[in-house]
Amino acid sequence: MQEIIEKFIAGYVRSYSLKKGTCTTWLSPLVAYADAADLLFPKLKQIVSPSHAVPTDFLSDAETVIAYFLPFNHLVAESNIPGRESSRAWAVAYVETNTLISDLNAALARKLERHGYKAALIPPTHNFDKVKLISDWSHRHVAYIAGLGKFGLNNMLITARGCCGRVGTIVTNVKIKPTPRAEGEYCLYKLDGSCGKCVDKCVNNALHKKLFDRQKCYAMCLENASRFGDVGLADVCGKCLVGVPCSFVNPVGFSN
Ligand code: B12
Ligand code: SF4
Ligand code: SF4
Repeated sequence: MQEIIEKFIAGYVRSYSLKKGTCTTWLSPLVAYADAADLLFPKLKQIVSPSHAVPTDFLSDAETVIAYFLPFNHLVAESNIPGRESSRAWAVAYVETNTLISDLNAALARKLERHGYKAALIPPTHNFDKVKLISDWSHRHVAYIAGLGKFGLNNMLITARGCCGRVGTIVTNVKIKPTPRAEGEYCLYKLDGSCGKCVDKCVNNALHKKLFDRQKCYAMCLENASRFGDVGLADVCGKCLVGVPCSFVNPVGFSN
């Protein structure tokens, strides 16, 4: 089933832009798998929040969590480098990729059902507590468990294709061999203190080396949302992801 799933995700993402007439295009996705019984899942109740879900909350016979990363076309990220405000292309990519994740998960669930399996759908974002700004299902923590990447100082999941893209997850009862988690860090600051460019890039004094003020960050995202109301709910910023060493690659240079 692993090969069927990977071919399906790659093909879906490749044809999506043309089929739906999106402005955004995506590079080939990365896919990884976590064992639903991985002991890190219950630990997320301590790391993220006491109400964080585990895979069996979505599917009682869950075996695997499929995590994928959809990297933006580099032009989308580069358009967001200048200025304090987000670029329109970045805002559009956010909205279009959220829709892509919902569509892809629904299509993948149908595909799995045709093979006699089940899958539970989870929305790409906006599934978070608007006061605490914490989700009950953190896609990037789940993707971390699946070996898709490691956390950067900018809080992002840095994958083998960098961090400029979005993460999706889906829970299923297909049993697939888990992807091994690589050793070491993917962030240059975490590796040896030699970076910190994301902190310099922050446009609302939210990101620091020892502190992240999620309320200041959200305020900036809402400022952009009010400018881009015509494209949908685009509470975006992303200045700390673009024009930095981890935008498109794992800058430490190894990955599984
Ligand atoms: C709430 C939320 C926000 C809030 C709060 C941000 C935050 N950092 O939590 C606000 C609105 C401010 C926000 C802003 C942004 N967000 Co947001 N957001 C979410 C959401 C819905 C939940 C995140 C959450 O629950 N965090 C929980 C808290 C506790 O996690 P945390 O503080 O980040 O946890 C840290 C520690 O646990 C730590 N950690 C450090 N070392 C280790 C080691 C181990 C072993 C572990 C397990 C953890 C760990 O890692 C984390 C990061 O530092 C997710 C979607 C989802 N459901 O997952 C998207 C999501 C995280 N956002 C995303 C993005 C891209 C953004 C923005 C760039 C906006 C944009 N699109 O332009 C900014 C970036 C802000 C930043 N630098 O962090 C992407 C990230 C993609 C990626 N490559 O990782 C996500 C995953 C959406 C998606 N489907 O792709 N976001
Ligand atoms: S910009 Fe540098 S310090 Fe920030 S997350 Fe990327 S590699 Fe780490
Ligand atoms: S998304 Fe914007 S406001 Fe939030 S930490 Fe990054 S640069 Fe700062």
